[in-house]
Amino acid sequence: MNLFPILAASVCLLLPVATGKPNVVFIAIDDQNDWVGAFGGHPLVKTPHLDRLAARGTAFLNAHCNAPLCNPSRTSLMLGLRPTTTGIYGLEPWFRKVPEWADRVTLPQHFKQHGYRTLSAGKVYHGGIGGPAKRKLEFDEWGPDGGVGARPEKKLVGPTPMGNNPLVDWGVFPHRDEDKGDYKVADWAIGQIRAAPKDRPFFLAAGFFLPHVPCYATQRWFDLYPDDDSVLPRILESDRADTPRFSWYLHWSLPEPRLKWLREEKQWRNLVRSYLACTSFVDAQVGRVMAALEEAGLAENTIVVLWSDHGWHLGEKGISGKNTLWDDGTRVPLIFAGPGVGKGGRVTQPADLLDIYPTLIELCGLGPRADLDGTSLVPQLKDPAAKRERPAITTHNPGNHGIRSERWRYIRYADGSEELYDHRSDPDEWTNLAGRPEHAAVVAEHRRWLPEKEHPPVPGSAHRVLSYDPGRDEAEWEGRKVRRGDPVPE
Ligand SMILES: [Ca+2]
Ligand SMILES: [Ca+2]
Repeated sequence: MNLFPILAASVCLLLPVATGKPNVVFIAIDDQNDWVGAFGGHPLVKTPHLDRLAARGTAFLNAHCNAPLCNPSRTSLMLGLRPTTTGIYGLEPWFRKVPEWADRVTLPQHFKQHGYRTLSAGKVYHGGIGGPAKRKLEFDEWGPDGGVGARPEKKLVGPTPMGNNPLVDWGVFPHRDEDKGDYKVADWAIGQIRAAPKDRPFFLAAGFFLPHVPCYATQRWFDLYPDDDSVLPRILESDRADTPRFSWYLHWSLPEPRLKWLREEKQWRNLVRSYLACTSFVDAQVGRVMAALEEAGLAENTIVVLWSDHGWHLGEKGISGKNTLWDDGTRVPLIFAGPGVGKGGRVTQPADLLDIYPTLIELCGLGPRADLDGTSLVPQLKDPAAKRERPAITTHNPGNHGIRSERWRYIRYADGSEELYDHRSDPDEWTNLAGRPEHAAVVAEHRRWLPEKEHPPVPGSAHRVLSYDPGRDEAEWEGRKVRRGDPVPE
């Protein structure tokens, strides 16, 4: 008896042939806020390659992370589930350690199940992913880890407050672009594109580390920006006067310096310029990967999606870093390009990063999944004006949510305090309108989108985890009590 046909048939069931399907290039940029030309966040930023990608695709100008922190944001995107569903709110744990999610089919695994080769380099997930053997379960092929690459012998800015974290550093020092982690990630992605087998589609993930701190770049990238105060973002000195005290609890004590320290140490402009220089460097790496796609003749049959895991403050609202529910902390670049995507589309309807999962599987014709929290953006990829009823929803630890509609931002903190901003008249979110009677209906309209059920933090949750006890009116930040009268750490 010849078993071969039966064997062949069962192999086909396990690995359906996906001929004719588009490839996917999935590009993550770490800590990249909206300081990207096409997104209008900074008037001087130079990102010609991202702008070109946006011009040949569709840009979501009102896209937001689902958590303003690496691990919960990336977990949410890759599982297609909100942080309030996953229970992952901190930098720990890796979600595979949570029994509920140990076997959950991620976005790349879903593509693999549909016959795709899956590849990854650089920072796509947050952290070590459980070692080389387990990595193969997440992606077929693994390239370099990327990361910082060339580093100076000691920190360029000297000791920084709240623990002198070795990563909290920035500036220019002599090194080669080729020795940076992101350059190597781009190199590897380019090699994989050139060598890709023609008979099977690929899902290639490339995660760029910059402009995450340390923001090191070579002189040529600094030379793109004037060395004067014209690079600084607009700020309002009294901006925190009308934000609730609880807004400080979300970033109570962190290694990222406050604006006060940056000014006292004359480091504000240097940090801003360093961030801009790193953004332009990463833009160039994306450009190299895009050029390789075109040279290989694959651009027309490859869907490119580019995203960042959350925003980053550079002095706005008195802080640097992430972990906020304002646009500076939540707004991210999000671009789709390739087959099925409108050219030059500009979408001002709200979008969530967890919409990427259902969008990609619809674009590639893999069939819908009923167990995803996101909704497909394909209607907006065809018609940028297509309405979306649901706002973008960002959560930073249980009870703290930002609700972003096309016009408004509403925030509710765990202690019940609120903010409301009208982006039509106040794009910097300077004037908190919550509590004004004339806006009561707007607040009520946004409140109804607050997540009804919240998964408690999973066992092993750590780093940047915040809880609140309403009975005692006490918060706990990274295991330390925060009381109503405690001075805000500087
Ligand atoms: Ca990040
Ligand atoms: Ca304000």
